[in-house]
Amino acid sequence: MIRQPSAEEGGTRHMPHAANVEQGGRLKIHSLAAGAGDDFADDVRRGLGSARKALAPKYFYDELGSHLFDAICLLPEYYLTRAEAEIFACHAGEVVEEARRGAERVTLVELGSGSASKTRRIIEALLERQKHLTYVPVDISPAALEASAHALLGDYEPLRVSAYAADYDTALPRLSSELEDGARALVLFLGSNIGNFDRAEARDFLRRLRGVLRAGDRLLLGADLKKDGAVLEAAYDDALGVTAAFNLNLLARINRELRADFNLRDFRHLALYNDTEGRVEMHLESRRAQTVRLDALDLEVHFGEGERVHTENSYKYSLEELSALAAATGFSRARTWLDAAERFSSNLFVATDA
Ligand code: AVJ
Repeated sequence: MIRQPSAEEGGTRHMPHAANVEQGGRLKIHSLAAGAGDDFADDVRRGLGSARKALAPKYFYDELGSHLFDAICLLPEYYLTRAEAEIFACHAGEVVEEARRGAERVTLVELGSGSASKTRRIIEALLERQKHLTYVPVDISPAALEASAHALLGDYEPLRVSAYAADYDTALPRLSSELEDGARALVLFLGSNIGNFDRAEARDFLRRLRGVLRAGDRLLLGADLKKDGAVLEAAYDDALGVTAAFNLNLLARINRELRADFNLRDFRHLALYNDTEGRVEMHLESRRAQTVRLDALDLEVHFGEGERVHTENSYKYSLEELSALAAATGFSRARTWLDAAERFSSNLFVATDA
């Protein structure tokens, strides 16, 4: 088995076009270094150096962070994953029928595939209707990507996996090479992953995705719905403290990879629903005035008492907003499925002509 070094092992950069082929030729892993230079170090320097301190949520997902996220998905308060799984359990056949309408064969792409557990329903529904399937998962975590690819290949003989360990911006331009004539693309963007983009970024991202797709290609977009703020805040501040650990792991990652001396006990996890923006915000709040040293950056950062580092936005949508988002980005919202409690939406977007 070819192992990708995890980021903790020194942030090994890979050649942009390096690809490992294994598992009887059914698995290809492309490790794409994001742009030039060390993004994590540069982004941390910039994020903690600005007047309003902030860190990008994509950095949650080192190996430990990916496991903590999987644990979040099992929490009673975090309804999103279960609601989407319920939709697939009830409607995967219908989703796939709509996705395949008028096409002989589908290529399945997934952005932010993680452990890909919900994807299994879609893969199974596709394999009931076509002999072979190419699955193209994209994920920022090489460890999660490799584990899920091996598990899927072990369970589904007719599957071929072409995986990209990369952030979305790096992977997007590479996707067109995966789309063959005669196979329609079904792109999965599940679990409210789109929620990390603000409204303008979401439009920009879907336009760029539309740019690599062809008319008739499909996007299955999982979007969390606007609802009572107390329900949302509980989902992002669970009683067990798993989400707090997930958030604080960002500081632990900075300690590990950038030789910093954050004392995690000196920071508090906060999750707040911002009603005006329609988003849950996560912050890390300094419990006291303190100075932290980041040796690898030769940097000292001061935190005032109560000062916050903004670590994530999770935007929530209405069905009207989802229609407008589709129309603004070269898609139309052809079908939407909800869970029984109407907390979460799975939206089939169809790429419209030019
Ligand atoms: C993976 C971005 C969809 O925003 O709900 C879970 C991440 N953050 N709990 C979300 C997350 C805190 C999650 N997404």
